[in-house]
Amino acid sequence: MRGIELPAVMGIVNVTPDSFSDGGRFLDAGRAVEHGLELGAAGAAVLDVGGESTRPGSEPVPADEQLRRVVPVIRRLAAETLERVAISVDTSDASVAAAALDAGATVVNDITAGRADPRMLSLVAEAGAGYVFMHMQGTPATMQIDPRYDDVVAEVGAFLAERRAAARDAGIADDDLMADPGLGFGKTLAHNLTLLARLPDVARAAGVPVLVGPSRKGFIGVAGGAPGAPLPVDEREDGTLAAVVWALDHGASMVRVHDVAPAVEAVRLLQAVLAASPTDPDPPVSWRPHPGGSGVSPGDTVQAVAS
Ligand code: PMM
Repeated sequence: MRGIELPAVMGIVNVTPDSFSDGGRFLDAGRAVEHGLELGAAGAAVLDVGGESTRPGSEPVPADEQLRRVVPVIRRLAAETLERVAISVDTSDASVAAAALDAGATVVNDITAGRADPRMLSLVAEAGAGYVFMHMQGTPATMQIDPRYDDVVAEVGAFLAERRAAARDAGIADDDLMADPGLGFGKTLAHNLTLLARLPDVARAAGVPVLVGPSRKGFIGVAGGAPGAPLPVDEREDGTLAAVVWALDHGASMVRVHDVAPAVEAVRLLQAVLAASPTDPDPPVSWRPHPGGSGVSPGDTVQAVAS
């Protein structure tokens, strides 16, 4: 995404009374700005400001209420962080996106990938803004009732490729695009884990850099907890970090998180490891092809690591 060095961390600033993990905490504009500035200081490259909860079962928030929540926060964050941090607006409504861009946002994060509002893609194109487009099966109100796929990787990949083409047709440059498989949006535990496991395939199909948002989501609590005892939302930070590291190592270019500092540390560590590996005279067997060495294909991973 133009002007943002990848890999990068997007910090979440929810200005909502009811988001699943931090709802109500930052509804007051002053506190939301303060929180955003803290995330910026912790190393977030992007601050994602949203005025509509999209947790499972939630109903849409009218545009005027979203505007009332996000515009003052974006205006102040844009003024106080200057060029150092990009501001994105988490909305599917083009009128909210337009006001946010006027107030200083430079990226639109649209969980409907332009399907909810037919004006969205052309608005983003005309503004020359960045655009994150996400996969979701159903709507937040219904998405977790009975999500089904024949092949979740192929279907999510094909959807992202189709929406990338629609964005391109509307005049948005590839350099301004980022695709998101939409963890937790119309997906079972198995669907979320499969998408993470095969993230390189999703990224290949999407054809543009990929953003992943595992932060504190239900599947983190289920996968990380004991059988039948999912971790509550305030105990999902370690699992979130594990998912962040996995995603960054498997093709994600940006991660969207509540707790920015550990994710920034993970980005730095992975970059340091990557910078060290080309000089390793005897690299370990890995699924990742080494320059000049013989890589193994993803299907070989278990056998290769075990041997
Ligand atoms: N998740 C949430 C909201 N917006 N946007 C993108 N691009 N990707 C996500 O995974 C995503 C999102 C829900 O989480 P929150 O209520 O904690 O913000």
